[in-house]
Amino acid sequence: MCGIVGAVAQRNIASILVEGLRRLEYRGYDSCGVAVLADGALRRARSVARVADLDAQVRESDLDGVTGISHTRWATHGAPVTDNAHPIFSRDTVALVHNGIIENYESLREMLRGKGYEFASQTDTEVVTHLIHSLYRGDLYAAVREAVKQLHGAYAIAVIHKDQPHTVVGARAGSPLVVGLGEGENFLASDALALAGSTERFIFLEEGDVCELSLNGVRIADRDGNDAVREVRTVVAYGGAVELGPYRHFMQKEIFEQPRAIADTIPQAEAFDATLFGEKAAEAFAGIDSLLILACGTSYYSGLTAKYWLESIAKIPTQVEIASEYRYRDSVPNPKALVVVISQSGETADTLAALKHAQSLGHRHTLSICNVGTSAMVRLTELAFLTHAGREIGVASTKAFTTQLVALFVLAVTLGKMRGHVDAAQEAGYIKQLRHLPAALNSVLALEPQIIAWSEEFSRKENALFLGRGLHYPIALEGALKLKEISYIHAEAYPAGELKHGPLALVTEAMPVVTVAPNDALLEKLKSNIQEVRARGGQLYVFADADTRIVNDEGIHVIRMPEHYGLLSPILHVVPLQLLAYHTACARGTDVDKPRNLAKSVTVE
Ligand code: HGA
Repeated sequence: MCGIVGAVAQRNIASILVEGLRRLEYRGYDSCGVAVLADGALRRARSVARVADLDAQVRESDLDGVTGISHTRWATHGAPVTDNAHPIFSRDTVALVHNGIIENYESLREMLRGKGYEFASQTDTEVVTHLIHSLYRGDLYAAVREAVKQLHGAYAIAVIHKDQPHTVVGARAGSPLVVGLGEGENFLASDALALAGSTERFIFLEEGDVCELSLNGVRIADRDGNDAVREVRTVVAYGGAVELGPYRHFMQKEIFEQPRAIADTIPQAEAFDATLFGEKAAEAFAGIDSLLILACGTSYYSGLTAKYWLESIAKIPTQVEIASEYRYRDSVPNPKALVVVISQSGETADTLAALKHAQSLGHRHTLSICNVGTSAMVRLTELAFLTHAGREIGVASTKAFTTQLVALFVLAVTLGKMRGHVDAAQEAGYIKQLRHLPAALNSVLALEPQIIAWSEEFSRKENALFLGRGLHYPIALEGALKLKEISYIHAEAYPAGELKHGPLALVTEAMPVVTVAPNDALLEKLKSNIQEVRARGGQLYVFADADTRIVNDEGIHVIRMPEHYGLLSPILHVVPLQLLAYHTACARGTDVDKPRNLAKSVTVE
């Protein structure tokens, strides 16, 4: 969420600052802005439209400079209006951009008002700007180090001062920030992607770090104020990953990338063993008696699906919990539980906090399932399995979800084998099925024209129910979430057996009921649930495996899936639900890749 870019160079950096924002825009798009130092003064452009509009402003006003910062915002405090857009100024002297939330901003604001500071925005961010201004004694690096001692909450910031024309200072705690190293120029960003093309050498700042970028070097102080030396890593962040290609939206592109993403995520090994999860995994897995999965949103649904696999394949008790709940409740820690955290970005604030909470309670064994190898989450866990979805730009997650499912399935088979519940023949069967998945997915993607026909009808609805059973109940949840997120149609998912306990009261002609109907052990039960809906006049839209013998009938619309795919069926069944949400949103004319009020990589609490 929010994108930060900063640069100090000997050339005009306005285009680097704006191009960086363009690449990060999917992280937050309530407003954007840029500030540069030119001839001893701060100049700024801000927009509540998209980065393209900011770019035009920058060009028209010839805003250029050798030192500057920029930001794309996902508002937490204060409406998405120009006054609240970053960079935020203090007395035309200090300019600052911020990602995160300053929890003690109210008391700081009172203190700063007492010192005569006037507030021009409703943001929590503005207190940081004035605080740094109030502490400045000719050294911005020192002022920021003093200021952060007074901040509670999460932040990544980048700051410039009009009297230090070749300095950018950054700080992070709880939100990511990287330093990009150049020749005679240096950069700062909330994600290395923003700097693709400018540098490939990065320092990933650690919690509590404050850094000072000048033309010829970078200084870093750790959370205790001591000089710190951090590892320089080479990361080839490919800016081209954010190109749309022939697709209409990134979400569509990412749905269609799933066969490739899944093929890249499936381990090449002929047999699965613990080392797939890290060097210490064999030892860690040998000592566990259960799993505790912590995640948010779509990743939480991948965890819910995995519970079915882990308990049936590996026979290991598995608890799945929403990270933002777990972190604040009293739980009973079991040091023998493996804590599995799942996040696309590896920077999800609630999941990171839940992980740290679990570690503070004595959980020793932790595993990340993550799409970003350099993320805070991967660095914090003992073990990691990286998905290879590639960068996901659409706010509504698709390929990250299905690759997480692949990772979790591999985990279930690996643990099942170690615990003596999967023999060599079964393992070979699972691996064969996994390898065939990309081809099976292609045949599901070929159903798109039929789904487009349904989406026309869905686009005129305001509510929808999603039903699934067993392993496919989390898939129904994910389908409902997708529809909510991008089409703004209210959707709820239920395990089909729950209908009669309440939601059946909602069923009328106006309520489409999407049903996930695999040919599994619960099929006959599900067929009864379908009849219960039909008897009340409900309209059913059923994704039925070819071998279910569910056919089109009055009030029952069927799209025929391939034959049942066994335990991996959820990975196939979620894809038509993604397409249904996508095309319904297109038919309603929403901004599919940037749905209202949301943003990618939820780095605030
Ligand atoms: N709290 C600040 C920054 C918001 C943010 O980090 N979003 O991801 C604001 O509301 O401007």
